[in-house]
Amino acid sequence: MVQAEQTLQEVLEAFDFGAPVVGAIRYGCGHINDTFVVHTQPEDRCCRRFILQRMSSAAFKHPDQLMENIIGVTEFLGREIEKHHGDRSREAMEVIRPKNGADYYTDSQGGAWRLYPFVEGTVCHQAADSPELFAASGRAFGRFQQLLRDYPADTLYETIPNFHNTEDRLVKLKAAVEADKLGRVKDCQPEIDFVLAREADCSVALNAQREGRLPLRVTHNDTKLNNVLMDDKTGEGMCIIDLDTVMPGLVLYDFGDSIRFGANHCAEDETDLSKVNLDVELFATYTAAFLEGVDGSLTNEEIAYLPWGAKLMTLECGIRFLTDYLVGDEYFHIARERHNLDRCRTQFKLVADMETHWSELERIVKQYLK
Ligand code: ADP
Ligand code: GN1
Ligand code: MG
Repeated sequence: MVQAEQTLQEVLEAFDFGAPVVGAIRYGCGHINDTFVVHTQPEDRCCRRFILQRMSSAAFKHPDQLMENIIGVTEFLGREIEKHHGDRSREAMEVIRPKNGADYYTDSQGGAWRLYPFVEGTVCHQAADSPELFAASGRAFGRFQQLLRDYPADTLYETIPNFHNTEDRLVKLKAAVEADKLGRVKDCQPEIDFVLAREADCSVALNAQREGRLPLRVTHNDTKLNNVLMDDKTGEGMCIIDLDTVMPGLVLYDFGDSIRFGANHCAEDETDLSKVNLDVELFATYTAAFLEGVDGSLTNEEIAYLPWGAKLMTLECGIRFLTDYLVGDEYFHIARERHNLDRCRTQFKLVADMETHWSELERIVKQYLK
């Protein structure tokens, strides 16, 4: 795939921004899509901004289905937010179609691009700098889940098949180890052994789902702290973004992925592993806030499995980073050599820490059983 910048001008001309475009630059810290902020200058008011994204072709094979999902979900959320007397333009994303009226624009190189208004007056955080911030994100992701409870799940395409199928992620890792196409296995035998020692864990949530103990819901599936925009005045969660993976899933995926990313005091790619530790207090804070957001809708089984959500999402993400390192960094954007291996190591350090604190995590969630 060519650099997104190569077709940027063509893409800017494909959309009607309502005013002259004065600049478009790369934006944000996402690992998947190519994101740009576009500045326009209307005559009668200050600069208006937009988010322009080229969807990752490595991650998303069917941009048409992906955009159908996103348009369906954003419109549904907008209506729900209006019903609750919220401000739809700030609390829900909105897709702006290209001039040709399609759901997205396909450039001359085959790249698929979409446009959103920039949600102003918000901040996107890369780390949970305070418990209040982390709690606000938990309430927002819980509420998101709650707002989508009546969404017709059978109309959603599976944008990435087996996205949180940890068993399948393990199969893919084993295949990458077997192929060892870049000779990188020698760099990461301890990490491979770490996963193999936890092979049975990969089936825990899936078994509970297969046995009918955990229900499928419409979930976000990528609940990192930087996928919620926070109101810059109140500090509350304002708008959930990055809706690429909204699909039927288990609630513990949404809970767990937030814990994986936010219940610690390090970056996902920290290389000093002594700094990488689970903060049990933050786990407790997020649990309370997320359960407040979902507003009593979880079953006791779902609540009891929340620690497994945290452990599995972290183990699975580490498996994904490790697999991507072994196959040559095809999926996650990297900024340095061994970046995906560094990311994998932080995840496994967190998994080990969760195991150490397991009984505390179970005690925390047990308080909420009905
Ligand atoms: P990725 O899938 O690559 O993570 P995201 O959709 O999360 O892409 O976008 C990347 C970043 O762009 C976000 O973390 C956020 O900082 C910013 N962003 C995305 N959409 C908006 C928006 N509508 N308004 C303001 N900022 C946004
Ligand atoms: C990706 O898109 P982004 O950067 O918010 C990835 C998540 C991973 C995360 C790890 C579609 O999230 O699944 O957990 O990186 N998203 C996709 O940081 O694969
Ligand atoms: Mg993102």
